[in-house]
Amino acid sequence: MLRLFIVIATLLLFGKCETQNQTLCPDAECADYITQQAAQAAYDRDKECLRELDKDNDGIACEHLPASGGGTGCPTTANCGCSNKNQSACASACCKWVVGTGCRCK
Ligand SMILES: [Ca+2]
Repeated sequence: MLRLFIVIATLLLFGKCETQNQTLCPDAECADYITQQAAQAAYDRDKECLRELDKDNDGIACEHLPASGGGTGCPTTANCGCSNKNQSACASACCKWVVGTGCRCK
């Protein structure tokens, strides 16, 4: 009888933990945020739960979202996220191809 109680208690305990983990990690995606900064702030608070906001794992959440305060919406990294892109990949709202230099911020 004691064994049965232990088995049931263990199942209830693990079942409860699983439910709590699902509750603690919200199902968030970039579309849930208006600006890159809002997404970044949320991501910085809980990178483990919100890893969906940084699919390329560069530490910048939702690069494509606009910046707050009427900014360009481009990543705030040194080269606007344009580094190491070839000419065809460079054409975007944030980057421009400069002959002899490569992909740079607009
Ligand atoms: Ca990223």
